[in-house]
Amino acid sequence: MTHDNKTNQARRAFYERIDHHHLFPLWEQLHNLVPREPAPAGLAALWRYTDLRPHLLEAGTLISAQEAVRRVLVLENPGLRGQASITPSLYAGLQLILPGEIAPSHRHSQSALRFVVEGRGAYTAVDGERTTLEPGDFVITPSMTWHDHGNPCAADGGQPVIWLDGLDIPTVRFLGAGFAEDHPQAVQPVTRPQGNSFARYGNNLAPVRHAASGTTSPLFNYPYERTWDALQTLLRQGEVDAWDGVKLRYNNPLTGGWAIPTLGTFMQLLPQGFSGKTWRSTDATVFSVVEGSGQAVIGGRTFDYAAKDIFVVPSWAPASLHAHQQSVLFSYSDRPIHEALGLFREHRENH
Ligand code: GTQ
Repeated sequence: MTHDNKTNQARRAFYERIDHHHLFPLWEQLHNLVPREPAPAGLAALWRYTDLRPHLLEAGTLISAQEAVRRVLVLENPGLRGQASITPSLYAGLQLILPGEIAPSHRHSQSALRFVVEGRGAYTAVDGERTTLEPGDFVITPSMTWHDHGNPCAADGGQPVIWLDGLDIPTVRFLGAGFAEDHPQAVQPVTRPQGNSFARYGNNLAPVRHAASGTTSPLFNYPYERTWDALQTLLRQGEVDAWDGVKLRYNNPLTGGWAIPTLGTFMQLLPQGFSGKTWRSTDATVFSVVEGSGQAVIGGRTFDYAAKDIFVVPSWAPASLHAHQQSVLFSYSDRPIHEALGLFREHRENH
């Protein structure tokens, strides 16, 4: 037996012995544990809304929003099955509320965003204030705030309302920091009129006696109308970035920081014919197409996107965006966590 073989045999026997004590040798794993650059976690993927929608409406015939508590189909990354995750740190789901339904009030440590995909007339309530949801609105449910949703029956019968739920469920699970409770009433009492938080915080003004509090924006609806106006104006004025098109991030008007401490949220406009350069960044990102069509090239794969589709760009995957028609894309990622910890990295390639 050669010396090498003998050594290898002795090592393997050693590894087996220490395995019983729940130990393993770092030197066999070091490169995996401390990679030279992020190893792919999850896959690039796209969900066509035209495929998803019929399943969600079918769910609406099988269970009520009240019984389900949240009637949601979870978008699970094909490389992370069984983890209720679209990226290692982020959750995504499509929620349906039919006319006449309510989703009962509860609160939890997890922060949520709603991005309205389809339908009008539903509301969400956060700590006593309701906001009516319109397609393209970005709505926040801060950590530990009471929230319930409803779709009051309109005179014309109303519409199914569908929105994208983005939550930090995997992050909170990883940290072992999740708590939840149900409100004693299915529909929490309304204590403030609609528009109250927007009047207080939505106009680059804040109440003089405002007691700065919390880590989440005090605004909980960022209406699409406003966002669209800002993007259009910047497009007309020529502020088109070669990678991003016109891209804005939603911020907390009191601090200028992220709207949600764990979830970075963005809206961007790609002019018709835009062919973006390639970037990679450490934050994996979920995109929801508001309008338009084009292609996302992610890790060398090409995904055709159309309005209301959802796609995910994994951490450090090279990606670029190409708009056949003028496109508006909402997106969210865990960038605030990367930034807070000094881990955020981005590389913008020159092609
Ligand atoms: O609306 O509160 O998609 O608690 C997952 C968990 C939505 C919600 C989800 C939730 C909610």
